[in-house]
Amino acid sequence: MRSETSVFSHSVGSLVYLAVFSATSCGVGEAVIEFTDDQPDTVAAFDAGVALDAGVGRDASVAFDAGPAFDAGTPVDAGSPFDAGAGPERDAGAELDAGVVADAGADAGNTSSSFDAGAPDAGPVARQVVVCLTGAVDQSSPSNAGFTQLCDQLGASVTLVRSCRGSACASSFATFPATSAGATVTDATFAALDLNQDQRVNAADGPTTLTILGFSWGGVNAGDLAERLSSDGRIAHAQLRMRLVILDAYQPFVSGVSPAANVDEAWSFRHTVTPSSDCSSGAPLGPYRGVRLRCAAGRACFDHDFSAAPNTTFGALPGRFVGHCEVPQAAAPFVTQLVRTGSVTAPPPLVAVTP
Ligand SMILES: [Ca+2]
Repeated sequence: MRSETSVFSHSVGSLVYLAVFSATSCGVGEAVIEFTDDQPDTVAAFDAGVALDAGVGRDASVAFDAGPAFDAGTPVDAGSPFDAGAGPERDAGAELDAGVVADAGADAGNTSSSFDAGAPDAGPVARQVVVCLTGAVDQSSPSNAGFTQLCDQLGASVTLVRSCRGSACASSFATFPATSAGATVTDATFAALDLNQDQRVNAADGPTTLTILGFSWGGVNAGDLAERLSSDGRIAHAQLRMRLVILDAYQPFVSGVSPAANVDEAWSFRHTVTPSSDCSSGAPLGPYRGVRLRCAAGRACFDHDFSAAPNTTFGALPGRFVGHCEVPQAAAPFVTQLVRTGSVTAPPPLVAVTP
């Protein structure tokens, strides 16, 4: 029997992970956590610092060469119209009034991702608000490093809803092990939208685009946050464009994410084929692969698959090497471009979206 002391001192956060999986599969109150000598791999797998560590079982120099990946595409420039100092009154001009056209990347085999978002050609430019929901276990987990970097970068140029405890703030919210977004992130997001603090989100707050961005565990909960805001009677959705972006969204026993009724556009960037060195291969119920978007015909839903372009390089990474932990890094240029312009250029191929 492995010493409980060593297990607990080594993997407290991971034990929570195991508990929630057990609770989900067995029913709350019936979860049993037991480590024995014939389960050494299980113990190791639940140590988030091991199981989802980019440095384990892969060529870290390739997989996490984050520089080129985050330099690719169109990074948000502090001097751009998205200057962090600019409020809703800023004049972003035509750059932000781009409509929403997903540019099908010919080299990635993407042929059908254009749509008319109905964005006006004139009038005030929407304020950009972004809220990030990180994966399990929390912001300190190595597996979330790429996502944290993406949200940090976005926070330099848009209104980012931050997760704060006292004066310490993070660029993303940790919702694990809950299977819903919860009140904290919902309330913080509403507060960011309610510019004049009258407990309503409407014309008085100005046109706004909210991007709800989630990775892995947080990707599924991002869908829940969209649901909560979609049905919030205090929000006039005519003035609020809601964009849901999920990055390899995953929770056990969840087969897809269905964007709520008031989600105007939904995007997914994920992988469907597990690389041999995937960070989640040894994790419970792993390897993790992002669940699909579930959308009725006619909705603006775009489900992009890095695995479908195995030889196309995304940042520094060929599609075939994009595993669960690499999705945020590989998707970062597209997410950044999406927030900045409302469109993406040469994204990974589309997966057909069905209900
Ligand atoms: Ca208001």
